Amino acid sequence: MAEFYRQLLSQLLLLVPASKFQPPSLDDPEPHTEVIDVVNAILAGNSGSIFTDRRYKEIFYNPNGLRVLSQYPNISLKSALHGYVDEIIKSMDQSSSTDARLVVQLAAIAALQLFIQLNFTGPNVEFKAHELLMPHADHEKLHMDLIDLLTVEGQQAYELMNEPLLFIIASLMFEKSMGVAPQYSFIGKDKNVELDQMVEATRPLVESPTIENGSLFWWRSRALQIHISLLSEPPSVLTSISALLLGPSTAEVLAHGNDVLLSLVKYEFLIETARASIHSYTEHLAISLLARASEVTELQFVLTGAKAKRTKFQTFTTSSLVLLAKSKGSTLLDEDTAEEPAKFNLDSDLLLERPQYDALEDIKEPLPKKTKFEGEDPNNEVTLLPIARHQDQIPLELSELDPNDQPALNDLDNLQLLLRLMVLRQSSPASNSLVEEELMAIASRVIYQPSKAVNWAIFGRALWERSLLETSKARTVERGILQMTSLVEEIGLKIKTRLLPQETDTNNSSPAASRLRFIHQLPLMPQWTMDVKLAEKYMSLGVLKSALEIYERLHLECEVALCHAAVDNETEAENVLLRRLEQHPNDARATSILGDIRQDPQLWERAWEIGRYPKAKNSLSRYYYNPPANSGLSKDLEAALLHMGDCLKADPLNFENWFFYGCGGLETANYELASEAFTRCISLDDSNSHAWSNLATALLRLDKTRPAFNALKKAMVSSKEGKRSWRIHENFVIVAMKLNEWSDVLRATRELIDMKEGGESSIDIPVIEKLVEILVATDYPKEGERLTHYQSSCIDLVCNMLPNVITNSGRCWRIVARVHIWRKRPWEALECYEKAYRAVSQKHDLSTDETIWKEAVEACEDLVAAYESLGELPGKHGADDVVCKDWKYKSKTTIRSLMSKGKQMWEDSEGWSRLIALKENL
Ligand SMILES: *[C@@H]1O[C@H](CO)[C@@H](O)[C@H](O)[C@H]1NC(C)=O
Ligand SMILES: *[C@@H]1O[C@H](CO)[C@@H](O)[C@H](O)[C@H]1NC(C)=O
Ligand SMILES: *[C@@H]1O[C@H](CO)[C@@H](O)[C@H](O)[C@H]1NC(C)=O
Ligand SMILES: *[C@@H]1O[C@H](CO)[C@@H](O)[C@H](O)[C@H]1NC(C)=O
Ligand SMILES: CC(=O)N[C@H]1CO[C@H](CO)[C@@H](O)[C@@H]1O
Repeated sequence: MAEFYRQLLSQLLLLVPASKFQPPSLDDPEPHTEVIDVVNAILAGNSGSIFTDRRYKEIFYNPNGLRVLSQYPNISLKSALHGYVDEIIKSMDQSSSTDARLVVQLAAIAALQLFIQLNFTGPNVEFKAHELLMPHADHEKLHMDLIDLLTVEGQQAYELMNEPLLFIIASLMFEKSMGVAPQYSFIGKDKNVELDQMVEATRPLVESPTIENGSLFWWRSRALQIHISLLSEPPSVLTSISALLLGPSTAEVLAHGNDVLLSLVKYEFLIETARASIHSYTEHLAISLLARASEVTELQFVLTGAKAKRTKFQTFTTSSLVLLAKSKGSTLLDEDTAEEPAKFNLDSDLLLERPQYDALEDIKEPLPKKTKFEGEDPNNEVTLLPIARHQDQIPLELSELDPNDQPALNDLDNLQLLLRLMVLRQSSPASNSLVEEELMAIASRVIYQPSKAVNWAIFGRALWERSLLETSKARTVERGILQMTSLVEEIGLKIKTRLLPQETDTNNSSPAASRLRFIHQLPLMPQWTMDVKLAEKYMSLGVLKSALEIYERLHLECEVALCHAAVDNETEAENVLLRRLEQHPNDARATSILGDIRQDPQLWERAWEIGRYPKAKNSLSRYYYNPPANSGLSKDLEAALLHMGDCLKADPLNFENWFFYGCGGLETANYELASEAFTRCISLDDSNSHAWSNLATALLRLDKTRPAFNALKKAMVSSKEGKRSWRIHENFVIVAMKLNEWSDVLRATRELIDMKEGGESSIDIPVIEKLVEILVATDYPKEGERLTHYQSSCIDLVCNMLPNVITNSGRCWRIVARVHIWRKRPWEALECYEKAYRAVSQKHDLSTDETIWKEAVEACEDLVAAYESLGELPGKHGADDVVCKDWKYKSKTTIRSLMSKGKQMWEDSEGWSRLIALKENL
């Protein structure tokens, strides 16, 4: 039985093409035809049929349920809908069928998929849920009340969406099927229930799921991702609960066993969690998930350089980048009869110009590197985009590909490349032309494939990404905008087909099915957000009018106001917001934005009061941290921290705010708070070296030296090439010395010298003396033995690196000499003493500054002592050779020359008599 459910529900989760669906068989007197039929209908893209098919009447048309619904508007819409779904579940629980609970889940999935089709993917179908379920309600009021029920954290959902009723019913069915108590519902969410409470209430429900529950949690997490995309800013509470639902134990219970389905389910789990982190702007967390995903499908890919003509008409070539990629093979999810992307008119010069690659070549420019380190080992890098700088670094199988005719990739791999593109874009500085070239190379790889092949939605998204990139280049900006506009139309509206099909043809894949296939893995973009993107693009190009037109058409008043504010027309921005608030007095986001424009704390307080809108608290915090001059207030750190604390409680997935909070902690000497804040930063992005280094500062103040040391280590590893901070290195050296971690001291000291490239000031002599002390306390290896790592690295530091930096420090040269003696190379040691002496004796102010004169005398004494003790030792050439045969003569000339230099000034000094004594002793 369990196996039956696992196979059935896995295939549904994967949304396998209907033609490849294999209804699991089961020796059971009960035929289970009902559930198999629903699954079939969903897979075929006919989710709507379950509203019209008589057999499902008892679900949606449950008489008791409809009776509750019909009491609206006498009772609130929230209680009407909760009551309706309660009735459905109650009657299914009374049913004799073992599948009754599962049928509710499937009905919810169908409603969700239909909602997505009607707002995200198309094709559009004629469907009016309210006419079926609430025929007597006033449609317009109902719609606005439905939209209100979707408010989370003070943010109203997009007003003009289609059929919110479908989404709400699906969500309630998911919630109630898993036993979520009404006060923890996201439908009409109680603003006073905090994120922590939501998490605590959900945690026990998701422990050790069964197969059916696993599927339920997974689908509910998908619904929450959809909910996020209906709001302007991703609320942490939705993200957190979604992550809890789609945790490893959920995936495990379904990916248990050993077959094709298993690895696909595992793959989708990784990809979907990666997508969730893109949605919540914690994309750094996606990097290692994507790395694991490419292991599952064994996708091979590498970015390399190529000479290319931009179009087939261009006569010269330029250096560009190309992504070579190869799939292991096709998967169950690829289909033979996919909707042809040819509908996009590939030959159109407007949409596509295809680069022609002449030959691969090495990459000359330095590419920004986006890397994450796994665990302690800095060599174990996970890159988002492996790069072959030189052609001999290209893996063999990929080097055999023809860049102009690369093989088709399977859709899971296409999908993964797109996600990598999005993570890369989201985590890179905006408008960096090198990053954009990388992104273009990825998008092109997905777009240019042997005809057909690519799934409609994936292909459309790749085109979309490509046109976004084009708009950021002056040469192609106009074309990019045209492309975006035509894609908005193409993807959204063009293919208006038939009414709701009445009959389920399960064998032929419908366009709806193939468009929906990867909707839960691709970052979600409801129809209207494409328009929003276009509007943002217009704004960034300074085309205010076009941007305003779009936002006004979409009824996005907050965005309209922000546009006006962006061009300093604050009066108009205020007017727009005031009009909005007249109609929607409880719109917390609008209230808060008005507060931002007026810099008015009362408005922010109100936005928090009415909707717990976290950004209002953020604004308050920053206001008190740095009050405007005309407010008459002075900086109030305590208030700033208090407000930020509230903000973070509601919205804990925000790196910048934790960072701000942590800095406030350091500033107020609240090191516990600071260390917690920076720890949170690191859990969101462990590649940020400032966060690591600040964490270390806080930990040091708390006397947690060892953890501070580890944090500094991370700070060093994660600081970007070319932007490494010597301050972090210096702190690291100090802490490492405290802990007697001499290998680390050694390593960091070497890096410091490398980094500063600058003279003796970069050398901390006592540190090096200590390192050398440790070195010479070890035994120099005997014949046939090897140097330890510490020994060879320290020798390299002192004998090779140091002499390049030292110019005139006698003390340094004596350190070098010491190492040479330990290495049994007295001849080199002697050279060092000579250099040390020369360094001092040639100083200009020898004849004017007595301390220099003294130093010179000391150096001379050292040198003479060295001649004496080293001169007779066996020399470098062996046999009878000695280090310095005429050491006595050299000693005398050295003393004599110094005396002649000092004669005029220092004949009465103490140093002079020391030189005399030295000479006589010889
Ligand atoms: C709503 O309440 C009014 C007055 O209490 C009543 O006349 C009406 O029938 C009720 N409507 C519904 C749909 O229950
Ligand atoms: C999980 O499923 C079992 C039966 O399959 C059910 O008894 C249990 O209540 C479910 N748990 C949750 C949290 O839904
Ligand atoms: C679907 O295909 C199966 C086998 O390939 C066939 O038996 C069935 O009749 C087909 N159904 C329809 C509705 O075409
Ligand atoms: C602000 O915008 C309004 C409406 O678009 C316009 O009439 C007005 O001239 C603008 N004011 C300024 C200062 O640009
Ligand atoms: C109001 C709105 O934006 N509706 C769109 C929802 O998504 C579908 C599918 O893309 C479009 O056809 C609708 O126009």
